[in-house]
Amino acid sequence: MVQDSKRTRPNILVTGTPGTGKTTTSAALADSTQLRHISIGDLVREKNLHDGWDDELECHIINEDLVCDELEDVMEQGGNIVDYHGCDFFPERWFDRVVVLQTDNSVLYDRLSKRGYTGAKLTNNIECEIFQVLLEEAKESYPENIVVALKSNTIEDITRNVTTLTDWVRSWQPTPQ
Ligand code: DAT
Repeated sequence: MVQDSKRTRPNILVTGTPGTGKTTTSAALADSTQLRHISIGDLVREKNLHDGWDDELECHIINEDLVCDELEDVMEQGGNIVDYHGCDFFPERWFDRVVVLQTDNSVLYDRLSKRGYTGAKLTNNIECEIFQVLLEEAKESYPENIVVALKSNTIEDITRNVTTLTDWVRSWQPTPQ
């Protein structure tokens, strides 16, 4: 068991390809559970936890060590929802639940196009979803029994996912030492 004994509230990682609804789901879940929503993308921008800008992918080159150092104390306390389109560089012991959001390709294509994604950025992300890259990464990085894949095609999916996860948070108990 890799759970940290000091936590009185769980830590949840919400991951998935960009556009699958991580931000929307995490914000709604934070609202209903009073857990703290930490968007890694926002954190990286606000605190400059990056090594510059990737021109081809049009995003910051995240400095994973700086991000982990920045979050260590808050993760140790527990009660966090971390939202990021990657999951293999966080310490395994941080999370009690790893949620992988999944969206059908045609739906995701429309969402990302609407967001202004084109060219390599658009096709890379669609391929990422087709090949279930984040689900594989999550399964390789965390115990299989804490990883859940949830569909995120519609608003109803979001509502159902938030309800399911809220129930899980309410019934979560720290492992007795
Ligand atoms: P992410 O944080 O994974 O990049 P987001 O929460 O910013 O995704 O959502 C991207 C856009 O798609 C945003 O306009 C909200 C919409 N969206 C996300 N999930 C959805 C869902 N399950 N049903 C309908 N719209 C959704």
